[in-house]
Amino acid sequence: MATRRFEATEPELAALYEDLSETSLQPLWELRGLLTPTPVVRGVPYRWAGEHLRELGARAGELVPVDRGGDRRVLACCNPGLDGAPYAVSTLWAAVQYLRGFEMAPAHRHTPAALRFVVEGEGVWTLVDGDPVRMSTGDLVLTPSWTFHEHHNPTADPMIWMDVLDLPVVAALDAVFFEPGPSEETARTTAPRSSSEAWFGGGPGLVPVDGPALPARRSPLLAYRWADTERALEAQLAARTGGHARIRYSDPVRGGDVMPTMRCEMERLRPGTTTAPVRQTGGQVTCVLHGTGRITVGSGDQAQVFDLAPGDIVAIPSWAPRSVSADTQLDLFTTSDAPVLEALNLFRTETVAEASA
Ligand code: 1HN
Repeated sequence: MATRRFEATEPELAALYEDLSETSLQPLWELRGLLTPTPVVRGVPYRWAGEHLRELGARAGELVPVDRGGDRRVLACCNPGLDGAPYAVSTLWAAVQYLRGFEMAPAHRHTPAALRFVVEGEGVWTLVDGDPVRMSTGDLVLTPSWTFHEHHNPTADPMIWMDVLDLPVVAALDAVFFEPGPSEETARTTAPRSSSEAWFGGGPGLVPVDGPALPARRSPLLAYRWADTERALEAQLAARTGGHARIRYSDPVRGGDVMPTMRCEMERLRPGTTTAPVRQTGGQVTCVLHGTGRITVGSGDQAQVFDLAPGDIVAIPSWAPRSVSADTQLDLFTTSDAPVLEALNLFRTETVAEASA
């Protein structure tokens, strides 16, 4: 199949270009923009307001049965710079999922890994390879690559949460596989504590000696509870100067990120605190758990300032400086593809001089 044909006035060169095109070849000397001094990023800074996500999720809940389209009632955050692709930034899917009371989203598994972050509500259980993991406000719940997962809501009340997946990375690598779960409906199991937390959530620095085999390259702990996260943030604020604490969720046994493709962090800012603008390679998605303030994404003419309120989801494209200011105390969850960039030796981060931010 012919590829793009380049023009030339000189007849022999024009003939060469025609033959190249017919042979699916392109001359590098005519190509522009392949190697740029800094990343050319199509995704733009963007914020989806929590208020809208809640309202539109509830309307979808009224109108659309959960079994339509992939067995999940999900609204995907589509970055306006990405030509309609359902991605928040070029490397991360972010969405809200809405499950009505007594509903069930059946089991399936796929190679893209997912995480759930709960901004409000409780009562839904996610079964990860059959292990029942309760989801409550402020919790981070993992459904790693190729684990079966299903959600069920035994309560009368709807629940909404944020899903982030590494789908764009897995799709770019042509490595997407999907499989529905067993067709017979599994028991809607609940338990006060998941087996993963019983084994690996024992407490600071306490890991089992002869526990279950560790899964390869991802955390064996599937839920990180808000009470533990908040305790760690408060302890850090008490130990350090300034009003900004930041923690990273990690594999409790081997250290390192919770999954090979996504880094997860939580930060707390005291009222009146502003963070220095920092940029990094790769995309980030920030979700507001508590509080109000502002986030500045980008620099110079392209800087965007968004007000922040609970439930907001913000896209931070690669290399865009990110700075946050807290009006009230502000708790922000952030996930990124940093482990991918680190594994490939492509991760860069720097604090940007305030003047140029
Ligand atoms: C998925 O499996 C879930 O299991 C949510 O809750 C969102 C978006 C794309 C592909 C798979 C879920 C998803 C998804």
